[in-house]
Amino acid sequence: MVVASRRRGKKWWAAALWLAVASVALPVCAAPAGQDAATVARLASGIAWHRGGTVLQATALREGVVRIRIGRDGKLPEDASWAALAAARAASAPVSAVEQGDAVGFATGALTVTVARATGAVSVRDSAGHVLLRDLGAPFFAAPATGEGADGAQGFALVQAIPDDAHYFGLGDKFGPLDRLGRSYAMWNTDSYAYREGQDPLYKDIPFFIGYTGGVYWGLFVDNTWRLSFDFGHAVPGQLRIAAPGGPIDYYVMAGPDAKAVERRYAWLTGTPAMPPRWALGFQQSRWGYKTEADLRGVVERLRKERIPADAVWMDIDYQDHFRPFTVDAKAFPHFRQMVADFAAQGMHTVAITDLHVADLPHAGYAPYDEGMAQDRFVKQADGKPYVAPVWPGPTLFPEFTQAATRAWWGTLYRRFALEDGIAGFWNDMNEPAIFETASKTMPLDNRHRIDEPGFAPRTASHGEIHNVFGMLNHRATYEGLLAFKPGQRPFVMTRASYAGGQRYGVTWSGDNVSSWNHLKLTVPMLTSLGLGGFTFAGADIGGFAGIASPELLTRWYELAMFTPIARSHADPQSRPQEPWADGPQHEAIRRRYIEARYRLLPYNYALAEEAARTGVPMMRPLFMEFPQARIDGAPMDLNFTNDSEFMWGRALLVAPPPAPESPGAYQVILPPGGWYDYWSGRRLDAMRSLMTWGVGGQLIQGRDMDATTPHMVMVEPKLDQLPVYVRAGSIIPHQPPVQSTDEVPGGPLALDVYPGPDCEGVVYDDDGRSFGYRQGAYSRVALTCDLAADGRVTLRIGRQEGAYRPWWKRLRVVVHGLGKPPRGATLDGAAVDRIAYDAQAGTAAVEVPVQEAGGVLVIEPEAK
Ligand code: MIG
Repeated sequence: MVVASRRRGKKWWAAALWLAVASVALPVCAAPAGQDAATVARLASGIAWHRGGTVLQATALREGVVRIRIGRDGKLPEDASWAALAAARAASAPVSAVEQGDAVGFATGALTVTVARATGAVSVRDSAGHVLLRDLGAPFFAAPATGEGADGAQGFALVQAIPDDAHYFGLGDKFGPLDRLGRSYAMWNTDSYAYREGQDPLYKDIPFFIGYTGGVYWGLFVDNTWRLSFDFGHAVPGQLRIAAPGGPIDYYVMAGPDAKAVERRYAWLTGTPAMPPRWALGFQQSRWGYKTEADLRGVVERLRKERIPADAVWMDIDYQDHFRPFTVDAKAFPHFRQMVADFAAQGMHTVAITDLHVADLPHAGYAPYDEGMAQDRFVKQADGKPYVAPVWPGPTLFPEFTQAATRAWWGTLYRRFALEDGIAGFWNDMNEPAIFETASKTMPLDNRHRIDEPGFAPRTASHGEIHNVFGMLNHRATYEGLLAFKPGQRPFVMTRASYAGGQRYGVTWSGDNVSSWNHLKLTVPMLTSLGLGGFTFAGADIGGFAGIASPELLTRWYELAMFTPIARSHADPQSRPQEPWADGPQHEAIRRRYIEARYRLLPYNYALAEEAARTGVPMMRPLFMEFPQARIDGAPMDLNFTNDSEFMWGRALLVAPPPAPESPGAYQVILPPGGWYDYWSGRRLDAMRSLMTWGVGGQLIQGRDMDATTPHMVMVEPKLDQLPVYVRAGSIIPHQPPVQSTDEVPGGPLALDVYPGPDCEGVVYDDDGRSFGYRQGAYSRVALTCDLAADGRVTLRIGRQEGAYRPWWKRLRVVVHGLGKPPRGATLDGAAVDRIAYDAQAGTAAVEVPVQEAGGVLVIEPEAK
């Protein structure tokens, strides 16, 4: 350690090396600094503990969220954050004092925090007594680093106990199984072209996970932007180690008891995801390599001609003049503005890439450079000179996004594109930041950032501290800039790099994935993990970015992607074409069918998006989020090879892609308790066809019937054109008639598909799809419930419309599933409804009724006995 620091003359590196050593031989019972007696003081909503130079403060922000900060030299870390909202950090909740032998602490209604008097070791329990977090010793501090760029950085490690039954989920874009137990991860935003399973770190730093123990879920968010690491019992079984080479010890524990409650609390703390415009839920076509206006016009023309519903086309770096952000290659795109307008007239939104690196181009009339230099907007090296490094345009400079004023300036660069050219959305790529021709792939860690930000003390900070928030601040600058131009409109901005809280500024995607079966399979845990970390509005490049997708791979990818939040086809220039029509009419027909299915589901999907933006509960959910009690032993359902590719698309739909997608073989779909319908046929699954159920400890028991309390399995062997999707019994799903874009007003009624079962519910939500008017009441929400009586009578209750928005539909087509016989009749608010269409094959009865503002009660009467 000392040797390394002398040789490099930079203790910063020493801290990193120390960390590597510490992770092997960390003394678990390291004594806190100093030998003085510990003192404890009670605060209005928590306690303060100190001993020697070490100070610890634990406070309740609200009943289910506590914050713990630990500092050295008698000082708590600065109360500032890029992620945790100021209002949340300023909140406080009433607590009651707790004394427990050698420990002292406090309790809220949901959490009890205690601190060991002697060591400062923290424990957190829930109200039922489950130990969620338990330090195995005091925090372990490294010696302060000195030298250039070190900023006095001091590393630390926290070591906590892993309960025997624990599992961990989250951390954002980690590429492997959903469960993090037994693995270790680094948090360091990294350009990761063609990454592989297990490769780590990738593009984003979301230091938040959901833990499971004893039948409950809880959350831990460590708000530290440095190169943090999480080791979930990999180095030492039974020990969860959280370490960083610098920065604050500042973390938040969130209560459950279920994962949705944890998500809501995390969203309260770090913000809900930005509500995207509705068109973002449409199908989007992109490719690196649409080189000319003719290429792009050809794509749009073909989408419309082939009647493939689509909402957006994307322009990658090819549209720019010499890859210079905020320029257009006028030779390749001679009628740029007209092209964008022509697309818009067809309901096609144009999204343009605008990378953060500004070409180092003096005396050329290049405004981003000229203004940026004149206003001193660029990141500097340790020696004070502007930092210049090669990326797409050649030598480039990097805006100092850590300054509010520089972010505001960056926003103004969008004026022409956003206001004059009518570009609907933007893409912030390369913002890890990625640097070419550099082994580290990024800036030197001793680059000097100049923090000048409300809520922060102005100071300089090393790139080692700022690296992981740089991309998020680029995203934020773009989002807020667009908002300043059009305050009433929801911006659409997609970023590659981000940090916790970045969900407030728009969408993301999983970067440069690969055209392989393994990537297709792991898209599910990748996107569900991003969703757990707040980034529910995420997608993976359909077909894979790098490499050549076979027609079969591409078709299966289209199928799955239609049940993910952002469905964008994208590929690199070496790839085969990956547009839906690329492999002839048979493949195209399948792909079109799935894209159409997504558009039919738009009312359901849009309600999910709105729920996510309002509450933080993601659109794509692990099974444990909907069915926390599904297994007899209470453990999460999503742990086994057989079912870790399954997921819930909202509350109602279970999507079960092949666990080994390359194999044409049969596999078992594990269905949580409660009854299911096949989404495609609409038929109720035959209870007796359930083959097995899970017993205690996850073992399989042969021959049990499908019932309401145990999970069950169905064997499937989906052909190329089949993706198994199931509807949870007890769901009401809205569907709309076919359209070619989300801007098109559908013709005909809104369908309400009713799948009777336990706790039957659904919701219909609508608003104008683009403004923030919904925040002032310009929305329409109708709650739906249904029940199935013992005699077979089905009652659908349609609630009174909430909100002042008038949706497009005037009539409802109610389709009740699971009816073995034709019904005798139907009534709406007691009056007979004529014309019931019964479909014996599908087992459905359909009636059409007018929309009534006050709602109504629709009853489908069973056949008389
Ligand atoms: O160095 O803009 O992940 O989606 O097509 C590659 C070109 C830069 C990386 C992105 C990818 C995009 C590509 N970009």
